[in-house]
Amino acid sequence: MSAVRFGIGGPVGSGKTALVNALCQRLSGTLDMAVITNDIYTREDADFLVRAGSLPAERIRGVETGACPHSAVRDDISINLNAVEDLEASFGALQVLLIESGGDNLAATFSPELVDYTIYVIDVAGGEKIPRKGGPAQTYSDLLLINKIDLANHVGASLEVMEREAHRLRSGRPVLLSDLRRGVGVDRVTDWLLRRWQEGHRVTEPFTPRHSHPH
Ligand SMILES: Nc1nc2c(ncn2[C@@H]2O[C@H](COP(=O)(O)OP(=O)(O)O)[C@@H](O)[C@H]2O)c(=O)[nH]1
Ligand SMILES: [Mg+2]
Repeated sequence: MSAVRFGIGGPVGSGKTALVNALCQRLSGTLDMAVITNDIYTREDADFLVRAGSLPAERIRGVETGACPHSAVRDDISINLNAVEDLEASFGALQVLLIESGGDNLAATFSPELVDYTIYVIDVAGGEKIPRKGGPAQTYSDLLLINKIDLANHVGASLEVMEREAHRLRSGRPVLLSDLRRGVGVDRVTDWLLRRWQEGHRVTEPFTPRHSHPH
């Protein structure tokens, strides 16, 4: 079986790279992993992950997306698919591939042709109103992670309100909370990812219209 691919999306600064790092630190001893990061003009996230020792450098690819980072994971996904093929050719037994999107807005989603499962990361510092704003990624991602719970008091955000509204928005799809700076909540995300990995590739409905959102 080829690697099960997880897309990690969310606004700039919400903690996507911190999540990628935490997942690699926890799981790379057990699973054969690689990472692709999408950045607008740089490979900053890839460089950060290499410095942090998340994975050996050759397992971390940074792609430069140009001005439309969400397009590179949703519409014109070829640069990402090339990186996927490249990694699969280099590491034949790859089991898990994490693909971090560039910073996006609440409307961004991943193409089902690029990833099997999606995690959407929002953060408390953006204010308690974020789940109320809805949007397809917050609503339909396979996991919604509310990160930076350590900052709730500083910004006057209520975690209870955020969690409740996130659950209301997502009608049963999972919501988890984390403080990735201190590793709080990482176990649950890890468990969730392992369960999805065990289920294997997502089988998409044959008649699901792809590219259904005009750019
Ligand atoms: N206080 C706090 N800071 C965090 C947390 N998670 C990430 N950060 C910090 O937030 C900043 C942005 O994180 P990053 O992972 O680069 O966000 P990305 O743009 O979504 O990839 C970095 O300085 C992180 O160290 C958290 O849970 N709490
Ligand atoms: Mg990042």
